[in-house]
Amino acid sequence: MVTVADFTNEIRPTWCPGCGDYGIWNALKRGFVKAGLTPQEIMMVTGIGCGSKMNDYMHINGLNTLHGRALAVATGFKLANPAMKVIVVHGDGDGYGEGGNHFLHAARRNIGLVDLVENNHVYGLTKGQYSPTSRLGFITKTSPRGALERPLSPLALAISQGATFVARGFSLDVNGLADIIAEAMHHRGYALIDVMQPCVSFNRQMDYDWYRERIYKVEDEGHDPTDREAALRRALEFPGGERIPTGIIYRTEEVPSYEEQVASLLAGPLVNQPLWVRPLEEYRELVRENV
Ligand SMILES: Cc1ncc(C[n+]2csc(CCOP(=O)(O)OP(=O)(O)O)c2C)c(N)n1
Ligand code: SF4
Repeated sequence: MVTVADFTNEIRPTWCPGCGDYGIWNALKRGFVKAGLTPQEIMMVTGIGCGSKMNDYMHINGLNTLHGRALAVATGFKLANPAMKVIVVHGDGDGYGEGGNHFLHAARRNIGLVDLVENNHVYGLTKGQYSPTSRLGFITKTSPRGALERPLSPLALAISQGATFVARGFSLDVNGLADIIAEAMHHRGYALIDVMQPCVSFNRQMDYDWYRERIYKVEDEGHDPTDREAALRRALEFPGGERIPTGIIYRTEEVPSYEEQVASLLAGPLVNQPLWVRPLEEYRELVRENV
């Protein structure tokens, strides 16, 4: 039987003491165990940032990519081998800022991967610049008079673009987050998990107490995650309002994933298919047709 120990390696994280990434680290391991998956069945793709170091600290297949490009690389992995469970783990800067375009297209494409965003509402690794999810008026070294842009709304954006699994977790609620991860790992298509993650060094306004006062679970209020309009209303509660909904906000298994529809994958993962090289004469014919 797989246990948390199977996902544990000897490398100790370099995160600041108290960083919310520790809770996410534990939730990921527990979530994989709950999902009944082995390290060999999972590919963890990360970007660049504090939270993107996640795959270094776990016994798992992993690749650290470029800032903002984790989803693009993960899409390639999924298409090469749809039999693998692919999860992207990265910060809000990586996922919603530099990688914002990939986010929209992964959602509407319904590519079968989990997109876990450690949303600390700041650029942590580069020492505290405001990010796309920072609150209006957030004072940083790059916004000494306060951020002037309204924060991006990741859950509402994902739902509006056709995402089929949209959830939010809290790094302190390790078991709740692990449950969401376990469900997402078996979802058919794209699954966004936006995680409220305190950055104790560069976003002290949004500390643990700040989150505790605002966070609630949608399941405690009878929310129906299959109701897209109700989901959109919950999604729009934060940012904007003072209540932060967590749990599975929207989900449908009715939409086929991208990889289920790709003709060349119908015979199974490319990695299992025999290598086939087009005969030279067919190429010559193509060239003749086009000159
Ligand atoms: C293309 C590119 N732009 C900028 C950087 C510099 N950079 C590295 S990490 C980072 C921000 C990371 O913030 P986030 O993704 O929110 O993750 P966190 O560190 O907060 O976990 C930036 C801007 C980079 N490495 N590559
Ligand atoms: S800077 Fe913030 S996000 Fe980065 S390790 Fe420290 S507390 Fe965590």
